[in-house]
Amino acid sequence: MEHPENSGEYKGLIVNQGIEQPSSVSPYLKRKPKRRKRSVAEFVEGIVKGDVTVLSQAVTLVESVKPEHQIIAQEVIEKCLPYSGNSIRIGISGVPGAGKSTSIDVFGLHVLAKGGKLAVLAIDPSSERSKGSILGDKTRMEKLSVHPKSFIRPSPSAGSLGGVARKTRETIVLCEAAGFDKIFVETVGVGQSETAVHSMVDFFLLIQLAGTGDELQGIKRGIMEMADGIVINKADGDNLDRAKLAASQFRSALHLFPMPDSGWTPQVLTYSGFYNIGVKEVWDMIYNYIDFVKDNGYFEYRRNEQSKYWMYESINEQLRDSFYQDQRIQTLLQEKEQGVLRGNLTSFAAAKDLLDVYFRQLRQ
Ligand SMILES: Nc1nc2c(ncn2[C@@H]2O[C@H](COP(=O)(O)OP(=O)(O)OP(=O)(O)O)[C@@H](O)[C@H]2O)c(=O)[nH]1
Ligand SMILES: [Mg+2]
Repeated sequence: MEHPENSGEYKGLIVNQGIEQPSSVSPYLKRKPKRRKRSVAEFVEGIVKGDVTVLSQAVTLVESVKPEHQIIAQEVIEKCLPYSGNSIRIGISGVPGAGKSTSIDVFGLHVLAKGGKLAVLAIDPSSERSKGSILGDKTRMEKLSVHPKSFIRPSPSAGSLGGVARKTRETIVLCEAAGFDKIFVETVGVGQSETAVHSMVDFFLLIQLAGTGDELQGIKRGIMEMADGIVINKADGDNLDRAKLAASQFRSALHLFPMPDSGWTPQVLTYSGFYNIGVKEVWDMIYNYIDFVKDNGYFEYRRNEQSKYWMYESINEQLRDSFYQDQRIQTLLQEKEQGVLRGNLTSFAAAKDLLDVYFRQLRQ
């Protein structure tokens, strides 16, 4: 076809008819055939064999919000359950910049030197941040990310903290069934996500930094109380003395806490993830703890408590979702909220009215 601009009719100052645009996809690129959907049995077989591609696909189903994916995911998890549980699960928490990614890289290599396989998972409820940290982690977990015995999976991004945490817990089951005998669960130490991680690990490691002022400022008592071990990172160069000082401050603060149920006194150590100083000592402490609680029965007890906790969490989550997704409730919520704001209705009466509507509907 002749180009329209060469025609005598063409005038530069008026809108002329354009030419047909070529497809933005190269015709030479053959479309990839759609992958055949795996059955539940195929997923389970692949996972139990330790096939990481199948494992990744199963984790994607766990993370999916589509109901049809969730149905398959739940069946796969259930069938994997008998193969799970044979691992040590370590929670690693610290404020942004504490050195979690750098440390996980050296910690990972340290534990893998003894053999076995390591899965690194994360709980990060703010999806925006996790997008950034995937990039950061690729460079900061330089050695681990290419290690043949490691599986690194960033946090499921969408949803509430409870939802994200549940998916991570389910992913632990799949990883264990695939033969991963060490699981790290990373979280940013800025709030409630620690509680979620604490509820799914055997050992909770809190990474701290030596600051300038009072070291203990800004750390919630609850988070310190959850820690089975506190480690002060970046104990290198000029920072060494300050790190040691911070460690002694943490030690004396911990003395004021009651003895944890595990019977284990949380320890405080200094190390440098970047320069690989003191990493062995951190891991000796963790292995000592595991031996200690396996001996006194607390290991088993804590896992049972966690299973119970997750059962109730699941109930709460599903009840809440069912309530808020209910059509009638959605229309009534605004109205009741206005009533409360205007002072026509107490908060309790509004809640009761809404719950009555919801439960009456269920009975119909
Ligand atoms: N001097 C020193 N610097 C370190 C050490 N560990 C980490 N860093 C530096 O601290 C910065 C933050 O480290 P990351 O490992 O990315 O920290 P993070 O906790 O994963 O941070 P977020 O992913 O943002 O939450 C980087 O510039 C690291 O190079 C250490 O042991 N010593
Ligand atoms: Mg990081």
